[in-house]
Amino acid sequence: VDPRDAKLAMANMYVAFIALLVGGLAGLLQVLVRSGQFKLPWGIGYYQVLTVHGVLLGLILTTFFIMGFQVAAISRTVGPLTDGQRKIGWLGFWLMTLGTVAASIMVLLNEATVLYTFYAPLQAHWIFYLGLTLVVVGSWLLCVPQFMRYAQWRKEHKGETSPLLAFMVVVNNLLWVVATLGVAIEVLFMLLPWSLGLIERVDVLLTRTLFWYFGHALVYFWLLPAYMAWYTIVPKIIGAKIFSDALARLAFMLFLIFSVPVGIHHQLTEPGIDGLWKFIQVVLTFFVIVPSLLTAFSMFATFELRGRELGRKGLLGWFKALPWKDSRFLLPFIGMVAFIPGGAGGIVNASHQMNQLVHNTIWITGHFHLTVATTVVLTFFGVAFWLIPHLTGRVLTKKLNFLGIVVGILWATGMFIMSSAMHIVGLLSGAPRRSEYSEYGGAAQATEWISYQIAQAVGGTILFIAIILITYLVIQLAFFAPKGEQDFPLAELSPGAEKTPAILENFKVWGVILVALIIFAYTVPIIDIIQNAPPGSKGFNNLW
Ligand code: HAS
Repeated sequence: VDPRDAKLAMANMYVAFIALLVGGLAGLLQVLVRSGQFKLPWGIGYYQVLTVHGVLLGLILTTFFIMGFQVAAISRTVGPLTDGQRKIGWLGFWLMTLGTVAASIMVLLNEATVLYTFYAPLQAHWIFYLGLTLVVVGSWLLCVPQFMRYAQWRKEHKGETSPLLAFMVVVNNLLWVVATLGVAIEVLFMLLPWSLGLIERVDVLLTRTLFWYFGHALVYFWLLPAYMAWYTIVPKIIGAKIFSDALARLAFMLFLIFSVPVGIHHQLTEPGIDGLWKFIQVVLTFFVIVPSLLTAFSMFATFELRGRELGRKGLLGWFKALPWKDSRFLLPFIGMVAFIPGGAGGIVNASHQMNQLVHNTIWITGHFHLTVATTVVLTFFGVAFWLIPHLTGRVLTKKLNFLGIVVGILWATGMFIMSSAMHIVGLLSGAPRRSEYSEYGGAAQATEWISYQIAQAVGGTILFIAIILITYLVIQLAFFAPKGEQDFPLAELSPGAEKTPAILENFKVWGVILVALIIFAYTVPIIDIIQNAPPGSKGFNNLW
């Protein structure tokens, strides 16, 4: 990576890991409060802490980490950014940082206790919404140089297949830009003017629908960088080659077209959206599972082929051939394993009837702690272990690698305890999510929940210890590890793989399908919502 691009990437990494530390501390406080054994001091509210946790970890850590990783990936694969492109990137970074600081201050002042989903009618201070807008606009600006550099490469290499990792970055950025349009409309035309007193009311259902138009694609914006590492980096670390370039590109294009028109599966219990459209979006949700199944197949194939190459025999012989002592491999691998129950849980959520059972229970919290907080986050940690020293001109020493393994084991243990407790008590006993500790007037059912809440506190405490360790590790890798050259591992294509069909790089064709699917899945539900809105709350109409 060009040293000037490395600086931009590192700037993003610093903010990401500060967000991890503060957001992680908020998480610890939450599980302690929910155990019933601890009260927050100085009048700090539970939901205030929950907002810090969700915003910093769900929105800030992820977006900054992804932007840093992607800038580095572009620079490594298609070449350094031009000075002009880099300037746009820096502008984006500073806007995002300014927005983060503004929104965080409002949350800390208890002026924006609206959780990371900021559902109306909960209302935040207008500075909170403005801060989030700056984060989104800043992220768009950070995408611009990545798009430009990729386009420049394609112009200079007419007829060639672009490097897989750069292609993946572009798909993820496209997904992000299309998805954030929903939340941008929600914030700019509804929540922001409402919080400023320019309009009296908003249509709650419309705000939620626009949020989830964005919100589900958001989870794939988190997931795809992890998949980038699984497809292009993990194979190199284990000494293998990329199993199939075409399969990887197909998986990414399927994510691009199916990630957005599925948001209503978060609203299956909401009145005001016709059952037919819920059904249609549930069907589309089952399509978005396919690229993850392709990925699972591809990963197993990569591991097995490598095992065979090393002479391992039998059904599971390959398992022993994997480099278990390499933290750059182990953490993403734990992430993959966690995604098996995490993804299965997602399929339960998406199944309309089963959703009635788990919606708004702490099962859902268990689901996303397996998916984003384990699969994605552990892969990001595994990437950070080589990317940070690569960017700062240092090396991952044996001792730091060992510490990385400890982080992985602690994370897996803490998350196993916490998320199992959440899944069990949510599914079998209906324990609610987003709720402070309460004995519910001594209700027998609520008494059942307490032991699981204590288990969550145990898991959460182990996770916080892991966060302290990773913070130490990141500081070491950025500032104190011995100087040297750390490799940016990037696998080559397997010689046996078939040539990638040109259609898989034809953004026009996939773009048209994407727009058509969005129009199909959302036009009628949105018209219905606007037509049936309660008087005086017709969303945009209020503005004009
Ligand atoms: Fe989800 C709610 C459905 C994936 C995150 N999800 C959430 C929320 C979050 C979230 C944050 O349909 C809560 C939002 C809120 O605050 O309300 N989710 C799905 C489905 C999938 C899915 C169908 N979710 C994710 C991912 C996330 C994420 C990924 C973050 C990164 N989710 C839902 C639904 C809801 C929901 C409903 C709303 C619920 C409600 O009522 O509120 C699918 O994409 C999952 C497909 C995945 C698989 C797994 C493939 C396995 C792989 C690993 C291979 C392993 C290897 C290792 C190779 C089918 C790729 C092998 C080694 C060995 C040794 C075995």
